[in-house]
Amino acid sequence: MFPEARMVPHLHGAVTDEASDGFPEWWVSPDANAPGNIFGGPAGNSILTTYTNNQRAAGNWYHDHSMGITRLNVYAGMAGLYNIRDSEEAALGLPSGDYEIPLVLQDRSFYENGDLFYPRGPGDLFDPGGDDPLGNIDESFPDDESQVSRFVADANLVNGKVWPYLEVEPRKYRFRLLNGANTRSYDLTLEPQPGAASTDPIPFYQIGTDSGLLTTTSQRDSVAISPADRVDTVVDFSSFDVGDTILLRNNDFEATNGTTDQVMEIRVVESTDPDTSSLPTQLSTFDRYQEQDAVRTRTLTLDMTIDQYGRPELLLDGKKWTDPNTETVVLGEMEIWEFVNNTGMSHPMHLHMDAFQVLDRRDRNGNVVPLEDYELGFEDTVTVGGRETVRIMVQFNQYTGTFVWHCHILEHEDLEMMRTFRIVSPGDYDQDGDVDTNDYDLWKNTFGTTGEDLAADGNNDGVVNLADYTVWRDHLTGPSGALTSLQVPEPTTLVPALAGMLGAVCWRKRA
Ligand SMILES: [Cu+2]
Repeated sequence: MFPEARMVPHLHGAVTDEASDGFPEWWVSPDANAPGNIFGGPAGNSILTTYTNNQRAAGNWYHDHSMGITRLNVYAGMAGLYNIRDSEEAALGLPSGDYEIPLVLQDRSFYENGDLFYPRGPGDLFDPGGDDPLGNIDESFPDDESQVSRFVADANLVNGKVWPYLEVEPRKYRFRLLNGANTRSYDLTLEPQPGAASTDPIPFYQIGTDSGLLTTTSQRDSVAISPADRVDTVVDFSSFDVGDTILLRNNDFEATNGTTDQVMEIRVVESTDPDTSSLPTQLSTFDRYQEQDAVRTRTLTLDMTIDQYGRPELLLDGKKWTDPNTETVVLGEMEIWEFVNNTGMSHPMHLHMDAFQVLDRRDRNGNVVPLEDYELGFEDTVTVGGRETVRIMVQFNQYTGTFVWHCHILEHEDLEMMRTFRIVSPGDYDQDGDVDTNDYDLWKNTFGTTGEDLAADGNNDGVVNLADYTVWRDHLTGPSGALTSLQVPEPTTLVPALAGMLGAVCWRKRA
């Protein structure tokens, strides 16, 4: 069905055209005789993608997204950073250059010879490298590699190095944190070690989220970060002396004392230059989305069941990847997506394309959990805690096509916790991906033709003709005019079909 070796790049956080977004079945393979991908391959061994960077400055990242083996390809190293910058960020005078440091957190396990260890099956979770990787599952299970539903490894890596140290000068730094781990979450603190000039925990000043700057800086004593989350921070080491050490510690409940509770050691060294950087309180300006602006709410459940071999199976809205698409969104319309977590574990839910805002969060008893200041920015991934319900608001503004939403625990994503969604043009009345005469016919039949001569006169010149169609078409193609599949009807079929701008406005508001 799929070639054994396959990959497709996804730029996480980017707003791209459909062909550049890393759709999981749009793989490429080094095998020239590999079976074709869903777009009519074989695709050969290369793919060309385009990133316009027409979006807010943010710390995005790229990683493999191929069907069924994302967890293996990312674990093997297919992930990297992709920062977008803009003048708003530059004007803030934040620590930069040598003083802006990305910290990519991942966990890995190793064999004694240094090879990466990844569980061959559930038995490997209890007896790593043992004789029975398929232990604990039904005997009827096919005798090949079996997927685990989660995996936390036994060593921490920062930027690809195991338990590294970082030398800092006694001044401000910008630490751009990314959780690039498969399953593991981190809950980070900065703890001065014995003998340091200050013994108080060091605060993180959070300035940004997944999708760019916050409006105001938020001081935090600890930073919890789920898979795929980014937390943009400034940390001030100016009260420390040369020779002091500080531990970046992981306090998450899955951290193991003496190993994975340690992330990185920070060593204070001599200054080279005076610190002229700033840590402003006011950062960015944007409006919070308003609930009343949403045209619909999609209630989507996060579910766990047991498959035929007795293994956990994660589902979205009770459906599998291969079930038909059920989420079709109209370009430019504001929606609420309500994630209802029916499982006892957290799931970092990720939507491709435009960033969203978190609207609210309710605990397992339905009580509102107030949002913290640092949750009021733009995100592309939101952690939905066990039994929680989280509502987000999203508006897709640039491209039409088929994209994906999924849990970003990579073992869950590969185990059915991924679904498609489609973005269609407001002019695509039958939602088949094209704006064509079928849409005009449906539209005409819906809104009727009475009085159409006046209503269809889009440019108000007293005559209904092709110029009116152009006005109408441009009105429907979205803010960026990104609709690529528009088929211009012949004028002879066009004019009878026109029902005018008034109808177009009604059309856009359909439920
Ligand atoms: Cu999950």
